Amino acid sequence: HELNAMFRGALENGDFKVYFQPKVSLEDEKTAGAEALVRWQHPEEGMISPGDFIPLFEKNGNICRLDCYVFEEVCRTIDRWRREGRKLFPVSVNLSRQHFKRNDFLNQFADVAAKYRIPEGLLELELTESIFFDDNSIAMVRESINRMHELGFKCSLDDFGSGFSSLGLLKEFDVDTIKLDRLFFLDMSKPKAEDVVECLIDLAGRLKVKTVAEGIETQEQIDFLKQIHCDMVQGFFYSRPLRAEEFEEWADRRG
Ligand code: G
Ligand code: G
Ligand code: MN
Ligand code: NA
Repeated sequence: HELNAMFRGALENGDFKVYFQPKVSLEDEKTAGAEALVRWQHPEEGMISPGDFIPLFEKNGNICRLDCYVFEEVCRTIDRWRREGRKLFPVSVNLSRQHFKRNDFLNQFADVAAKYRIPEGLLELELTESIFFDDNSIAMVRESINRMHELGFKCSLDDFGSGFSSLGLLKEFDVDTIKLDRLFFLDMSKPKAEDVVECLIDLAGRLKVKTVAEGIETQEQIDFLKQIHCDMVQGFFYSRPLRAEEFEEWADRRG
C-alpha cells in the first residue's frame, strides 16, 4: 500500500504529529493527564487520522516503529515541561498488539524513558484486549504488564468492554486503570445502560483499579459519572486532542 511505502520518509520528515487529549479528574474537574494520539500530516492528503493508517501499519513492522516514535515524542515533551518549570502531567501512549510478539520490546521503551530521565509513574502504556487477536498468551501479556511496573510505567486497559473477554482479563492482569469504551456512553437512555456502567465502576473500585470514561460529550454524562464515582473522563465535552502547546495552555487555565 502506498501509505506503507511512504512511512519511512514521513517518519524522518516529522510528518507524524503527536496530539494530547486531556483527561480530567471528576472530583475537582482539574487536569489529570493526557492520552497521546498520533496524526499524519500528509503533504497531499492533509491530516490523516490513525484509523486510516494504523491497520495498514499493523501488517508489517511499521506500527512498532511509530509507537516508539510517539513514545519518544511524549518523553521529549515531558522533559521540556520540566526544563520550562511546568507542572508534569502523566501521559498515556497506545501500544499496538504487534509489540507483544517480541518479549523484549519493553527494554527499548525503558531506554528512551531513561534517556529523558522521566520520573516514575508519569508514563502509562495503553493496551487493548485485541492483543489476543494474535497468538499472544495471557501468561506472556501478564509478564509484560509486571515488567512495565518494574520499569516504572503504569498500565491501562483501553477500549474496555468493547470485546467479549473484558471481565475475565480483570482477574488475570494487574492493570492500574481501565478505560471504558465510548460505546457505553453512546446511548445512555437504554434502560440498562446506566446500571451496566455503574456496576463496572463499582467493580473497578473493589479491585483498586482507576476508571476513565471515554468519549464523553455532554453535561448529563458528567453528572451521572460523578454520581457513580468514576475517577476521570476524556472526551470532547472537555477537549478534543490538542497540540502540545495547546494542551499546556489548556491545562494552565484549568489547573
Ligand atoms: O485519535 P483517533 O480517535 O482517531 O484514534 C483512532 C484509533 O487509533 C484509536 O483506537 C487509538 O487508540 C489509535 N491510536 C491513536 N494513536 C495511536 C498510536 O500512537 N499508536 C497506536 N498503536 N494506536 C494509536
Ligand atoms: O481507542 P482510543 O481510546 O485510543 O481512541 C481515542 C480516540 O477517540 C481518539 O482518536 C479521539 O479522537 C476519539 N475521541 C476522543 N474523545 C471523543 C469524543 O468525545 N467523542 C468521539 N466521538 N470521539 C472521541
Ligand atoms: Mn487509547
Ligand atoms: Na479507547
